[in-house]
Amino acid sequence: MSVLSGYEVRDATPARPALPTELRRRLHRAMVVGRAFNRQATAFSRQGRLAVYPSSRGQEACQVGSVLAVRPTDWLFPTYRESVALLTRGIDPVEVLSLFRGDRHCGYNPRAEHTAPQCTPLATQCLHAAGLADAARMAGDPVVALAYIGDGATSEGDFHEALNYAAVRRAPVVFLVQNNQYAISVPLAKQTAARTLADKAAGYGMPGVRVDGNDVLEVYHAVREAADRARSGGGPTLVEAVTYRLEAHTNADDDSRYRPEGEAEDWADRDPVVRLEERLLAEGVLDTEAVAEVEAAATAFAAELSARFDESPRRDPMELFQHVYHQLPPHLREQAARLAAELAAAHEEE
Ligand SMILES: Cc1ncc(C[n+]2csc(CCOP(=O)(O)OP(=O)(O)O)c2C)c(N)n1
Ligand SMILES: [Mg+2]
Repeated sequence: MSVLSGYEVRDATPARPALPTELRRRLHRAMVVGRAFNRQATAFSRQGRLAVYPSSRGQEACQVGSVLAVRPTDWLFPTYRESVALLTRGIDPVEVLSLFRGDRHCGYNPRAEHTAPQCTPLATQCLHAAGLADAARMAGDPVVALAYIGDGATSEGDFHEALNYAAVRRAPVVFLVQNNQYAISVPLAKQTAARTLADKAAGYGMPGVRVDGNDVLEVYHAVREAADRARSGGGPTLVEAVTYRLEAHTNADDDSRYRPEGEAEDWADRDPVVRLEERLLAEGVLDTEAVAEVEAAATAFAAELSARFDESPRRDPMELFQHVYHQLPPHLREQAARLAAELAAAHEEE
């Protein structure tokens, strides 16, 4: 534990009461299903059924632990990496993948799910989270915003502005940095000279907490404590979850070009799903039959997703020109006319 400028930056505290058995089983099931989802979505990208997929294999503890630590009425502000978080929230898996098949919309209704669209412009979601949380605070609405961000995106100006704003306004936000060690090919050591990413909290005047992101129970406790503090008027917290992305950045990336040999294997030994399973088996919370049942459910879930995936409706390409301009500017009118002509010609050929 260390103290920086009067704000506690602590590495995880081990002494906490055990979570209820049902909750621990739920965390395990969600992680196994999340792992199956990552596997299936990566397969879709290889089969050409999905344009792109940023896998979070290895980061399931961060995503599952954080979502289950907040209330369903709290808002999530995810990045492209957070598919498993959205799945854990209960969003239909086909809708979760809409963005990655090239649809112009995010797939789900953000208001109904209390979940913003998955954000690709780095760190902008942090500003949205700070704004929503501050509005909720002013309205007396007990809502917390949980903003996800990667290690690399903490170098963005928007990250700084969001944390500064949230701290000054005591907005109820939990900023969860998944430090998966890389921003595409850029390792953390080339990203920041800070000792840890949690240390950055001190500069904004908010608590910073660093946890083992491959331990779902630690993530759960840290996010839960931060959310409780935010809800009771204590302002925002920065949580750094130290983890590792076991796959490439997306299917368009070759991680063998920048990872030191043996690194991924070392992290695979700290696999969050295996760790939780071993622990719950040792504690008698799960037995081998229960583990087999969860595995079978996850396999069935992936098979059903695969069967449903290609059934979803094909969209009209002309939708590209809707919903942005009330009146299309001339160059887009021209493009729309060209596309309409191309589609009509293709239709005649069929
Ligand atoms: C403003 C902005 N700049 C650059 C990019 C291109 N880009 C996409 S992902 C990425 C790396 C982000 O790394 P990190 O924040 O660590 O998140 P991770 O992908 O590891 O989850 C970059 C540079 C972008 N999407 N938005
Ligand atoms: Mg990263």
